[in-house]
Amino acid sequence: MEGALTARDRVGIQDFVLLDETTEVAFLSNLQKRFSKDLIYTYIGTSLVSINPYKQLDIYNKKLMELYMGVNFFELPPHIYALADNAYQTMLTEFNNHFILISGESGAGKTEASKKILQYYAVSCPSTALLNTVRDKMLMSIPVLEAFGNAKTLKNNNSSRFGKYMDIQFNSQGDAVGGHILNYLLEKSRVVHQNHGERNFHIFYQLVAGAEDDLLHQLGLERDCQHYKYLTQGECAIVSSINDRNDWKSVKNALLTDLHSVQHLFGIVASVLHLGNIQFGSDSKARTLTYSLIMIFPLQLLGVDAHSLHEGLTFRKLEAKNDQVLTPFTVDHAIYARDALAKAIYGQTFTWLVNTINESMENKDPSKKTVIGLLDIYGFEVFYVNSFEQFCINYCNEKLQQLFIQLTLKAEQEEYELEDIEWEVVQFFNNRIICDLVEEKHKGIISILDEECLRPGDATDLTFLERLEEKIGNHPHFVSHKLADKMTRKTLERGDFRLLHYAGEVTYCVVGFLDKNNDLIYRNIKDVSLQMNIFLSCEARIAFSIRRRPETVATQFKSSLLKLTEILMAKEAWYIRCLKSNESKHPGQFDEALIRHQVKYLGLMEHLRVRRAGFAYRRKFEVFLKRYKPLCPATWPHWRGEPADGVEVLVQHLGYLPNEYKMGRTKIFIRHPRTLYATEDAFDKYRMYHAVLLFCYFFTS
Ligand code: AD9
Ligand code: MG
Repeated sequence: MEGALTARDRVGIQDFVLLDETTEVAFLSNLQKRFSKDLIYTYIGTSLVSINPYKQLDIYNKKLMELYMGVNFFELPPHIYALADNAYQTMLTEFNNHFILISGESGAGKTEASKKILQYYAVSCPSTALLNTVRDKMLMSIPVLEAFGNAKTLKNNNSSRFGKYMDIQFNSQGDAVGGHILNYLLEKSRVVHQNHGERNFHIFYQLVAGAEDDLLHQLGLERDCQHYKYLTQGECAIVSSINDRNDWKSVKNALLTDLHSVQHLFGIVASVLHLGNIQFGSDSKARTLTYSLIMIFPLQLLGVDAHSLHEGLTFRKLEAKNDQVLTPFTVDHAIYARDALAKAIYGQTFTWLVNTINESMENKDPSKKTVIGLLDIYGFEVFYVNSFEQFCINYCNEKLQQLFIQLTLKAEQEEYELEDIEWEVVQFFNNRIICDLVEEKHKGIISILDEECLRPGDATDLTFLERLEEKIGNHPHFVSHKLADKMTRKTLERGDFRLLHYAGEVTYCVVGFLDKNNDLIYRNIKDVSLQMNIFLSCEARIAFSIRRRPETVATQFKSSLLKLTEILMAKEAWYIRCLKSNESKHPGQFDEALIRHQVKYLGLMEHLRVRRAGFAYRRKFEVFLKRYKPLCPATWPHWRGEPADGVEVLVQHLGYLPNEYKMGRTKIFIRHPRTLYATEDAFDKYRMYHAVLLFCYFFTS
């Protein structure tokens, strides 16, 4: 006993559910104890809490993967492999769909976690030569999508600037037979603008630093990031912890499947850099574009003709009836057109990449399949200046938190009520109110923004702010700059509004909201984009050539999140809650205040209380009885009475203690997984015994 206590004191408890008391102090103390011993994983029941160590730990390797394969969840120390394996085993036995929701703020370790899970499935699933290709494609998609979709921000040197949901598809034998990626709202504005201390997408730096001399020459590039306007605004092109040359090699290797497309792809990336260096004459009209050598490379690489590009960048084309009128741009307009073209090219290229990866991972096995979905999306972020991008990212995190609440805190408690299980309600903050504030039809911020975007005439970012103040000025989670002094005593600039998010308050600067939400590009720039050959999918081509106004960016994003929620709600959920240990990315540093804040807003204490007071497993009486009835002579081979009575007889026979389970109206609730595991073990022994009997019977007859 004393030994056990010492171990508990030394390394903490591996499941928060087993803590003596459910206070925040006890929670943090356990977390810190474990963190100081490099134990970064702790359970809350079957959910995993992970804390970023900011150092490489020797806990991810093939040997450990093999150790965790097929082992009951609580038999080994907490690990991300255990969660991945448990989801996989449950999928196989119950033949249903699952998803793993990885959440936490920017830099907390979500992308690293999703990579570990993918690597685990790549090693643990049975494989054949055909399946190896699917598996390899999945693994290879990681460096490629990171190169094109991640960037250094002030929060994270490898920050995901797009959302990713990946379905891994399995056949009934548990082989990974396919994969599919859905991507969400890439932060395209980064292509043309980076804040101080941040970089553009990794691929640009990798190309400039790593490409062979020949390739650079063909692309007309210099081996120096300082040469390119799109790479130098953040003044940190070189980052000590990032090795662009090495990363270039992995990305190139991962891409080297179809050489022609790869050459073209690098051409597109290079052309964006060339575009960024195009300057326009300093007189009031942009006609005097510096039409020099700089233009030659974008023309060649993009495969567009000189006239269209020149016209697209310096004139506005208006179409009236059957006539076209060309009006010269001002310099500002020309810069806008150039940047819009660069963003459009990059955005389309990213979509093309995701589509190409999807084609290569397509499920070739027509038999019935089940899936495990992995969700890795940009985490909640607060910068000194927050714009439209942070608004979308933080809204997305509100939606994920809402999903978590719906599926755990709310649904769980409602189920106990429905099943007449005695229950003391656990209170929690429901962020539904903030989701509504952002997304509600007609009244929400997105609707108000869309209205301003569509309003002809004098709509500006500031009139949008005025509309917000008129329509939602009194909302408890909205603070207008007029009210800021009175309410929070923290002043807001004239162009700012503040939202009180579930994870903390964020001040948004409205500058650019209308433009970014419209994401309009001039007609003739669209025409230039259409000339680019392989990178436009058929649908994109149609969408691009349609003259009617497309949906705004925020509305598209809202719809895609709604669809995502529907996809996820139809599956069984597993949670990884990632915590950031400190802001300065220091190995082993435990910043208690920062961590306490995350524990609070992620609702971990509420999650723990619901879990602790509740039941880890529940099964419909019929399902439970059907599986385990061979373990009891009274229920085998048939139970003639009510299923509930059969279950009662069965668990009595198995020796369940009264406090280990409860009978609901339609389900049996089992308090601790250990009880179910013991039953599963008995079931395994029974099956083994019968297999041996059957074998002997055939062998002797
Ligand atoms: V963001 O919302 O995309 O900005 P993430 O994805 O939550 O963010 P990420 O996984 O990229 O964060 O982790 C940030 C950095 O923390 C990584 O680049 C690693 O340097 C570090 N990290 C995260 N998890 C681990 C880990 N399990 N072991 C070691 C880690 N280092
Ligand atoms: Mg990430």
